[in-house]
Amino acid sequence: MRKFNKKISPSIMCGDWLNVEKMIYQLEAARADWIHVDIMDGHYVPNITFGIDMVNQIRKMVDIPLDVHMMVYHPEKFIDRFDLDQRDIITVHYEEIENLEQVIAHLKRKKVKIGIALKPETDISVLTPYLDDMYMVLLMMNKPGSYGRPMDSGMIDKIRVTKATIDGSGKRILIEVDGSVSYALAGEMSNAGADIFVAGTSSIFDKTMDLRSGVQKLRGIVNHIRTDQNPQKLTASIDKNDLIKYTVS
Ligand code: S6P
Ligand code: MG
Repeated sequence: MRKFNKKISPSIMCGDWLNVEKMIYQLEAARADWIHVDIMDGHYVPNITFGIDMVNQIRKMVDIPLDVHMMVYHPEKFIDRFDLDQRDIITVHYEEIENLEQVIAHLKRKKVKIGIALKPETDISVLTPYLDDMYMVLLMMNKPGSYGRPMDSGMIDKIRVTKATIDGSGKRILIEVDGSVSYALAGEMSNAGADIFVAGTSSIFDKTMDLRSGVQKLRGIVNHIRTDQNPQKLTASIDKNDLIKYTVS
């Protein structure tokens, strides 16, 4: 028996926007670990995606943790309007936030898990003052704002440096990779130290298979288990921390 420790977080902006409800239930049936929701304001990045009410509706539908990636200016304006709780993660970008300490304090009061995202060009060392409060670092593998872009050069090394920095600090902070997490690159990202894999058009939403098979395939790759060959042997159980654990026999 082997444990599946690494998590898959499908990015719903890469799916069928006209059938979001159906997609969410499909992802639940596919045993997605988290659901990644990209919030874009048309200013911080040129695109506009989902709003707060959409996130709150999804929260009512399923028990899966919501992995909310804020690509907006002044994220603090929106935090209190989310009906989220301690199982959920709100990730804000380091860049362009005027007072990150205040935003972190606000997220703590909200009692959600705290993520900080970095663009590809931002050095990991900027996180040092915030490590005590962080649950997760989100590393963008390419420019934020869209999907289907290639990975920027140097990103695998950045994951390695991030992993070494976190391990050296003695903290337990998860590393999420977002952008270009393809079946071809995910194993290398996993080996470099990534824990959470945002699944987009490069993998489960590439329309080559159904979402359940895509999630299983990606999960197998990042855990180095070929579950795509034995999907019927995948079983789920709830551990003492109320987290879903997957095992293959
Ligand atoms: C875009 C956003 C992402 C994308 C995802 C796309 O900046 O933060 O979450 O949805 O990265 O993935 P892919 O596989 O299409 O590159
Ligand atoms: Mg994202």
